[in-house]
Amino acid sequence: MQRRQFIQNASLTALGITAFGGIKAVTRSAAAGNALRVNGKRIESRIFELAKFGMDANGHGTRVAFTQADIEARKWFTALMQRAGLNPTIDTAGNIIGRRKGKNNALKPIAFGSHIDMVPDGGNYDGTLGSIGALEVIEILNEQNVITEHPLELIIFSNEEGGTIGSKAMVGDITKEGLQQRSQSGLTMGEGIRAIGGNPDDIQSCIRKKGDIHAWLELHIEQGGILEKEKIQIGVVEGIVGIVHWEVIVEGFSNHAGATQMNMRQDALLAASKLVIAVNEVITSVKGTQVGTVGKIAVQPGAYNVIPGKVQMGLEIRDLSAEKIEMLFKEIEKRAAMIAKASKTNIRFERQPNESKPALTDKKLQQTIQATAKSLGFSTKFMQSGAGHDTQHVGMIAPAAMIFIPSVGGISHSPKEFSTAIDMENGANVLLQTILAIDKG
Ligand code: HGY
Ligand code: MN
Ligand code: MN
Repeated sequence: MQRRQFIQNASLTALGITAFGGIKAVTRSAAAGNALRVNGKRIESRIFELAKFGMDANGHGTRVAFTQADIEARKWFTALMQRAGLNPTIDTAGNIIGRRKGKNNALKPIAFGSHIDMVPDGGNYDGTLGSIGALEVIEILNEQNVITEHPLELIIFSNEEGGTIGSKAMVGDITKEGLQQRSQSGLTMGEGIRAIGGNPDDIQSCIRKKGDIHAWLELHIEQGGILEKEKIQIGVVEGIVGIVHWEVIVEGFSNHAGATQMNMRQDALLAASKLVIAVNEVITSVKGTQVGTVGKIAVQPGAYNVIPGKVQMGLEIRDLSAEKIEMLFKEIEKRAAMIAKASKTNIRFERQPNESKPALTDKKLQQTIQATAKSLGFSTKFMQSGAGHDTQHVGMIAPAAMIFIPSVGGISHSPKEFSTAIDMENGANVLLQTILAIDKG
């Protein structure tokens, strides 16, 4: 059956099969808007198209923010936005912004979108689902000649994976020091922003104030395994964790690995290894859903026959409570002091500028998402996000909320990241219908 015919038949009920064999019941209501549905095939094919940018020969994605692959992917996406009539522009933080007029352009815009940059060796759905899903909403409104009351904005935030830089800048949270921080691409944040068409010297002019956006929505994969395990189709995000990063520098003394007795050593890697274990012990020593990770490590000089003199590691702590993050970090500092003393090394922590505060999402929007998902026949669950998102910054200036779909196997930030076409379609339909509900609200 032609999709267009499928959409126009207002009383049709269609059954599809979701990721875990659940039934996707889609009942049409009379009002034209409520009958609108996204084109799942177009979403899926665009996800695969976007995945090609930065894909290496072994199928590993390297579309890290500010790299050539990111620049090319942004060009591709911007062209699609242009074709959809959004007249995309790039703000001084490098965010891509498309606008669609409403019936009443005195109203503030309903904004939605996500990011298209990825972590090194990441997956194809994190950020891209929310970006392509947002574009799909515009495509359907265009195809069905629906004009919303509010103007609409599609926003693709820059460098989400390197510290939600674009959304932080939009709410005035990027400092000069933050622009100097080195990004995963090797460029500083400021250099990277310039490389993608922004202007770090004028970063202030991208700032939006409270009230500039009527509501913000982000569709995203869960990146965990709860929805799949509990066979739930749509997650309604209640809160997003805060994230703090530290560079940890462990200094010992390089020396001959053969001629230096074991009790004469100041082995930086041995001390660092004990600290990694201590981090895990501290984080797991208190009840709750906090997480702590040492995700990167560099050893100097790095030779079989030299006792490591210096180690640099990356420490990350996340939790819904900023106070808890501080408490856990203090405990880790105490353990580090004991390890340094015992190993005759020196351990210091350098807190990184681009941290994210924890954020609760807007209660009314949560209810609208849940009601919309239920009206589409989907099961729902209120939950927190262990991943950070642009939404937690936009939420400082506007009512903001997130829609989750299941991640197969709960895997993310990995080439094994996967969400099914039907779950992506379900999520995009909830995004579409929630936007229409907010617009009427
Ligand atoms: O790291 C995160 O939580 C997010 O995927 N940027
Ligand atoms: Mn993301
Ligand atoms: Mn991510």
